Amino acid sequence: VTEKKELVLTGMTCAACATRIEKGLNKLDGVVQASVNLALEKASVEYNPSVVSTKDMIQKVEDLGYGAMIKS
Ligand code: 9UX
Repeated sequence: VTEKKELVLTGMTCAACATRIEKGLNKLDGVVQASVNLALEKASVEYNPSVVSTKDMIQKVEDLGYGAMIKS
């Protein structure tokens, strides 16, 4: 069973930033599909919550030097 959530992203200044985040999220175990929208500063992520948490995703984005929080 997968779930879909949106992350609000901060700190992206160019298209390559968006690509870096997208690649990073897609590399996490349990992420089925992540896509980043640079203009909207959002990522939508489909993932398996028994494998990966939104906390892990936020940590990943922060490790890459950007900010993220769960859209509520
Ligand atoms: Mo280019 Mo976006 O260094 O950080 S990837 S501005």
